Parts: sequence; structure tokens; C-alpha cells
Amino acid sequence: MTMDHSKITELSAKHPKLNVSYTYGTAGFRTKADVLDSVIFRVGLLAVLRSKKHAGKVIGVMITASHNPAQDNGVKLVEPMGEMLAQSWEQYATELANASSDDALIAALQNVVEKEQIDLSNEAVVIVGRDTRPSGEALVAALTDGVQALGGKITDYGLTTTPQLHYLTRCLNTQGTPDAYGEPSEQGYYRKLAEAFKRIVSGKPKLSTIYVDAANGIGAPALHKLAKVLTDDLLSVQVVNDDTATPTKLNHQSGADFVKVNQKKPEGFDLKPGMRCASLDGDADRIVFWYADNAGTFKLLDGDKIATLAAEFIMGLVRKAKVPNINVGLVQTAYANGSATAYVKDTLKVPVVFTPTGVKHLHHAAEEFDVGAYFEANGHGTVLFSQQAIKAFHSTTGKTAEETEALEILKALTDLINQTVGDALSDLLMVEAILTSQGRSLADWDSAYSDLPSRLEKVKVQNRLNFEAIKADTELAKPEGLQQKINQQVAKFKHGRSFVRPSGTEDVVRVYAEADTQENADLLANIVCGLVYDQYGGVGERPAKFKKVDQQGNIIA
Ligand code: NG1
Ligand code: ZN
Repeated sequence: MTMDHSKITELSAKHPKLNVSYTYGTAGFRTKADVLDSVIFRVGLLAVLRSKKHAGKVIGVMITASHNPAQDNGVKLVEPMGEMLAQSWEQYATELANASSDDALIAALQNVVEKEQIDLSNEAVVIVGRDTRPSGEALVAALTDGVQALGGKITDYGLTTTPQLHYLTRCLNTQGTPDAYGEPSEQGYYRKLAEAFKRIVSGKPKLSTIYVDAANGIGAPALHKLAKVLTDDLLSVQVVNDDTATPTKLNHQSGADFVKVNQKKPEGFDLKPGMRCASLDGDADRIVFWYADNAGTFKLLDGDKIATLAAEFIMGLVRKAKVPNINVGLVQTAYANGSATAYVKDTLKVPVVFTPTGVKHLHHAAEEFDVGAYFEANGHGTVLFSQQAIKAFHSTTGKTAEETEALEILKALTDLINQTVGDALSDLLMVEAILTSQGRSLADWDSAYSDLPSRLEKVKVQNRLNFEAIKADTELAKPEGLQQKINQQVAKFKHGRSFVRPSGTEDVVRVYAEADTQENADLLANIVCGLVYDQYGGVGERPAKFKKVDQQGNIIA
């Protein structure tokens, strides 16, 4: 069987390539929505090939730009078991997106078919979901053309959170097998979470209301629906920032990224001490928690705090249930707070693995453990259970009431925690289940360790590809000399740490700094930003707060 070149050409004509160059990066393709039409069409073509490569298994496509502003959009491919696209295929995605003519496009497709030895007579099935961005619907139409150009079938699941699309993909591919993951529908997703949550919290006193900032995105309707299935006696949730009808409000002054980066509450909250709050991002795969302490100071519980809470709780259960040979590990990135890493190593005595930024790296590293908790500090993460661990939880019989209860909770957690990808709704219920079990407040959870003050900044540069990060993003190999200059500055600060890396989702380089006080963390960040901007190709208006440093490394302004 061969590809129908005339059909590809005919449909491709509806989605002309613009004079833009694209890269399938950390979060798939992500850029301004108005330059994405041809890219999404071509992703449709690639999704068909990926499905054929997997002998007709369902491939997921999620159209979202997560926490980016409303005018952006993006696309990510999902593998049959719900993981992110295999890294070896990212290059094909980039090649297809950049093919400059129909002939080049067909040649690029042919290249994939040959290199991957794809049997074109296999079936191909693709499903698609999208977040609430206004550009989403037209992009689904472009994707549909792409899928059909190669004779694939496509089902549009409409508005979904990113993790729901991952869930649906896995459910469809495992239906009727011993690995069946759940009912492949949105309601099936809510029912699975609610049922597992109930198994953990029933009989325990309910916590006070949790106020969830949904960033005016897809998480809002999803959380409303989940809350309905959960019923009020299990969890009291109040959804805030749920205006999905006004596109400009998406992620505006709200959402997990806004709260984490600015370290302040989002719009729409009259924050009082004692209130329990959380923020989702625009596609509901990130969550951070926050509250005001007795003095009214804003306090953030980020991904690091979630990971340590979960790891500690699950370790305790494994010990109580006396399940043998279960190793627990934690995966972090360079953005993890230094205090979090120290707490995990020194207090929890759990091994920590560091990977480069981007969940696909963390996910794979977490798979190496029986219980692998991975979270980016920004709130994206989950806890993975190995097949062996799940089997062990099911085959162990508790000898005491305590052992039996611990086993029941462990089993429920394997259903409650999304095994495909970080999921804000699942993580919300996981945290609430743990806190309910422990009868614990946010402040008490927070007291496990104190974050070192930190600052995350970004610098616009001529070409961020001149910056090459190494050692799990903690150092730069390029540009020449910059790393030494950063080291020289870091050495001047107590508990100082700083690193620079090119963003995979925005045209900027990110600068992170940590130090003993907030003032010092800010100062270190502004020194490093100034170094990058002044000496390594900064563009656009120079933010006044960036420091000027002379060749000897002394601050001159
Ligand atoms: P970039 O833009 O590559 O820093 C951001 C996050 C990543 C990851 C991706 C995907 C930070 C500092 N970076 O990537 O951790 O979540 O988005 O959404 O939070
Ligand atoms: Zn997201």
C-alpha cells in the first residue's frame, strides 16, 4: 500500500505553510495560534503514521497552550498508554512542520515510513481534545484534514483537560484487556476519581472548603463536573475564576503559573487566614496550593511540597501494610527548591533523581521505581506505581486492621492518581485525601520544611539556541564563559544557587536564583539577568531592575 499523494496535496493546499520555522519542544509545538494551521494539519499526518506504527492503536492529540496567554495555542501527541510522544519521533514532527513544499512534505512522510518500517495497510485511529482557547475549533478541523489525508479515523472529544485526553487514550487502548484503565469517557474519568477518593476519605472528618482558582480555563467546567460526582459530603469545592466565556481572561492574573512565578494570590480572591486555596493552569495539568498564615502572609505549597507530602504518606502506608520490596523514589528538576531536595534526602531518606526540565524526562525516571513521585516545582507531576507494586498491594493480605486499612488506601491511590501524566484534578484529590487522612491543615503540611527564597526571571535574547544547558539544566556549556561568570556571582551569596537555560515553550532564556533571603535571591537573579542581557545578546527594552556588572564581576549599577 502507498500514500495517496493527490489527496495529501489537495488537503495540504487548504493549510499552506507560512514562512515560520517550528520546533517540537518540551511541550510539543507551541506558538501564536494564527501560525499553527499548517503545523496541526501535519501533526494529523504524523499521528496517523504513529498509530499505524503501533498497529492501529489509538493516538491522542491535545490542542492546548497550557498556561500561555489566550492568543497562543499548541499541540502535543499522546502515545497509546497515555505517555508523551516518544522522543525519537519529535524530530519527525519538526521535519514535517518545516517542509517547505508539498513535495518536501511527501518526502518527509516517506522518510518516516521507511525509517520506521511502517506498514501502511494498518489502520490508524486518532482522538483529539482541546482546551477553551477560541482558536481550538479551527485547529481541530486542520487536524481532521491531516488525519483524513492519510486515511485515518478521528474522533473529536471536544473540550477536555490535557490529562483527560491522556486518560481517554489509555482507556481506549486497554479496554477489555487485563490492563483496562477505565471507562473511556469524560464521565468515566470523574467516576473513577470520585470512587477512589471515597474509598480513602469515607468515615473521616471532612476538611473545610477548598477554593480552586481555575485560571478561567478548561479546569473550571471539569472541576464543576467532578464536584457534582463527588457530592458535597466528601469534599467541599468552590471554583473561582471560572469565566471561560471571556477568552482574554484565560490565565490572566490567575492560574498556577501566575501564582508560582509571582508568589502572590490570583485575582478573584479575598484571602483570609485559614482559607484553603489552590490554582490550576489553563489545561489543568498543574496545581499549586496556597493560603495565608496567621499574619496574613501569602504562603505557597508548590510541586515540591506536593511530591514530599505524597512520598512520605505512601512510604508510611507501605511500611504499615508490610508490603515487601517496594522502593520509593522522587524525581526533581533544577527548579526544585534546595530545601525540598535536602528534606527528601536528609529527613525522608528517599533517593532523589534529577532530570532536565520537561515532564517527559521526569516521567521516565520515575518509572524506574516501584513508587516514583515526580513533580516539577511549578506543580506538574504525579506518582507512578510499577506493575509489580500494584500486584503486591493486591496480593498482600493484611494481618491486622491497621495493615488492611493501609492496603486499601494504597490500592485506592493507584486508582486515584493519574498514571499517564500530571493531572491537576487527580492531584487535587490526592492531596485532599492525604490531608483528610491525616486531619491536617495546609499550614501544618507547609511546616515540614521552609523553602529557600527564590526568584524566576526571563530574558529576551537574540537567539536562545545559543544557550546550551547541560547536567540536568544546572549548568551552561554555551555560550562560552557565561557559566564561570554565574559561578563567580553565586559564590558571593549564602545558600546561593543560580542557573540559566533556554525555555522550550517561550522565546526567552529563564534565569533561576535562590539565596538566604528574598532580597538576595532577587539580587542574584537580577545580576545574572543583567549578565545575560548585557553580554550575551539581550533584545527589547532592558528591564531597569537588571544589574550591570563590569568585567571583574563587580556590580556597577
Ligand atoms: P520551559 O518554557 O521550557 O521552561 C515550562 C516549564 C517546564 C514545563 C514546560 C511544559 C518552568 C520553569 N518551566 O517549560 O517545567 O512544565 O513549561 O509546560 O516551570
Ligand atoms: Zn499545563
